[in-house]
Amino acid sequence: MTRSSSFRDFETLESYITKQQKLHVNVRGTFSQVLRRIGVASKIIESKVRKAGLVDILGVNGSVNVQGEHQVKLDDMANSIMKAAFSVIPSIAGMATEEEEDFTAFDNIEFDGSRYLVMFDPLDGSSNVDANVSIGTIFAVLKYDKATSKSSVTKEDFFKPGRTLSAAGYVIYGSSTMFVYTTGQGVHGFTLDPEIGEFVLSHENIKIPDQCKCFSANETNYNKWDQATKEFADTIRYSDDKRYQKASSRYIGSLVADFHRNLLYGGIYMYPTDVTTNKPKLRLLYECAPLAMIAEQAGGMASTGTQNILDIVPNQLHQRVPIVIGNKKDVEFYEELVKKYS
Ligand code: P6P
Repeated sequence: MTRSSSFRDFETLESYITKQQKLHVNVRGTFSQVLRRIGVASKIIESKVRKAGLVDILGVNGSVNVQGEHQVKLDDMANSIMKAAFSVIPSIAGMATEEEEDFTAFDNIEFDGSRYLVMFDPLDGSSNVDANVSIGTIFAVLKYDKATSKSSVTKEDFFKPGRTLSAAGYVIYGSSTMFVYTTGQGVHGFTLDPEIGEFVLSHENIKIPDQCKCFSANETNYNKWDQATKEFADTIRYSDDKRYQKASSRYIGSLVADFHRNLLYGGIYMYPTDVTTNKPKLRLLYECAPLAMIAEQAGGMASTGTQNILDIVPNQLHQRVPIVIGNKKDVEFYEELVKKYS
């Protein structure tokens, strides 16, 4: 009996995760369970984001997160939702979030299956939420290989390079809500159908188009960039190189939204180091590394200029790194410029 086309059209995140799980022998679904929990948490966050303008959860709640940034109430709520989603499944050994200084360990849980660490930015770009700009959740899933489930999680267990991640993804709360993830088998996008409350497969096997259509950077920082970065930006913006003739500046100050658009259209997002303070801005564990895995799986690349983001071995939970991410050809061009000036 063949399934009706409508049935086939409803390939949901749930069924897709299950199908992908079947591609691996001897798996017991603990990893799939982690992805499902992220899917559930993102639907709850989505429901709060959609109502943000109505239920007075906008505006700063006064507290400040570890980044020294005012925590918007929605940030706080999204963080609690993500933590609650993970705290109920034994396959999660620990988690680290942008919103908290230290990690959380779920120790002494009897569990003989595979266990994982989750790192996430619960609501990136939330400073835009009052203006109804698209924002997003970013997550990374790392296998926790401690010999026994009784071992206690240490900070060092999180310090693994992005290339070892089991999964990475983001949820973008925009004109529609999309869940985009990879487990190393390509990048797949699911759009939330509010009528059925399910993420439905809408973008299977996303590949970044080989064209630098968008240039995303906070160009008011131009004088704080080094020579290589200035030449990179000037080439994209002003050169008559045919590759950049159709490039347009597109920057809305929300990493997930800028990255997602560039993933679908082709382009470069960059947040280089401020040479006046020698400080990069974006965080490695739960922003740059997961998006770098997505970019690479989609045929793109992410670099600091001297090192592929996925090869960096973290040494702090909230470590910040410079990043240029998007089309491989353009990221490699940037790396050549960095070499030229080093
Ligand atoms: P700036 C948001 O705070 C964020 O982390 C990213 O989402 C965004 O791309 C960047 O910072 C914006 O930073 O300095 O341009 O406002």
